[in-house]
Amino acid sequence: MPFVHKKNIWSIKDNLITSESIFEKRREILKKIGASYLILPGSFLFPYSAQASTKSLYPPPINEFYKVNRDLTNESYATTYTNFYEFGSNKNIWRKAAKLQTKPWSLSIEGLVNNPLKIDVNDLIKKIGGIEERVYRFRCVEAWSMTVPWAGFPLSKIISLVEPKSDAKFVKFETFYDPEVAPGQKQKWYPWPYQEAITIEEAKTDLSFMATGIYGKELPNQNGAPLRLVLPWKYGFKSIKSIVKISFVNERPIGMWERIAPNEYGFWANVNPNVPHPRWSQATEQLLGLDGRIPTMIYNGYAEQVSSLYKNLESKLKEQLFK
Ligand SMILES: Nc1nc2c(c(=O)[nH]1)N[C@H]1C(S)=C(S)[C@@H](COP(=O)(O)O)O[C@H]1N2
Ligand SMILES: [Mo]
Repeated sequence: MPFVHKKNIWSIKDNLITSESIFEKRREILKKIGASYLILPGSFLFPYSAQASTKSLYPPPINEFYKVNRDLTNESYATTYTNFYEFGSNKNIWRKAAKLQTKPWSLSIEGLVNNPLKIDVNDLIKKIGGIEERVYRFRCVEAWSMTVPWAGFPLSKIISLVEPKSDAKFVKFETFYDPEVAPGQKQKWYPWPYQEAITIEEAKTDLSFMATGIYGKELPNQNGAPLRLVLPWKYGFKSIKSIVKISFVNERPIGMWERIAPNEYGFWANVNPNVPHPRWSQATEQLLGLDGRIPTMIYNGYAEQVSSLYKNLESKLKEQLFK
């Protein structure tokens, strides 16, 4: 993001790598006992009755439709080189985030909906019917990337639950605000709380995911526990963490980074290798744990699923869809 260069992957030492094969083995075992079934882009959820307590939600069944043809990023990279400005802008924030109390966690879903809801995240998971695992590419606007197995449920499940009214055009998300717990929020020049928004059409796309876990476990705080958004075709800053409020609104909200630096960060933020950031190229990316760079793909490799959302939109709106 504008101020700091996070995830200094070039300095990650090889000895940080822990055995990813343990994860792979567990996955193999799960497959053998038939814990993964069904290959569908749409909803695929484990019956909640089989997931009685929150603990037994993990590891969740795998949605085989969402696979990525490259190795998973090592878990220790994905969970320690994190961006979470509420806790500061250095690489030790993953330790500081431990202070965040995520149980219980009340989420408010409100605004232009028929059924507003104030609910604990675990009760929401229960209501929705459970969670699943999906492997997604993830691309930060700073040009580093990773490949991670998220656990959670499609955002569309929340939409069906609350039934937006016809004048609801955007879905807005807000992170908690608690400067006593999150020292970064004492820096008053940031427009806290962190907020982000997408269109209702984007929110309905099956790719839009609410994550509750990562690598077959509950989300560590630093990755946005207990509930965060994951939009793999957009730059990472859209994937807001530790959400306390979701509102359905009529007017387009302004995200935190868009408010700070509108010339560099916009509303759409779709990944595009051909549209450089004002200060650097977006043509390639540094995949965490890999030597050298790889080419960045349009919509981060998800064009087939999302490009129809943006047909003719650029000329119609006369604005950039890729920043
Ligand atoms: N609340 C909140 N959400 C956030 C951020 C943040 O600072 N605060 N950083 C964003 C950015 S810039 C990125 S790249 C991703 C990083 O997710 P990760 O740390 O799980 O890799 O989270 C996004 N969501
Ligand atoms: Mo980012």
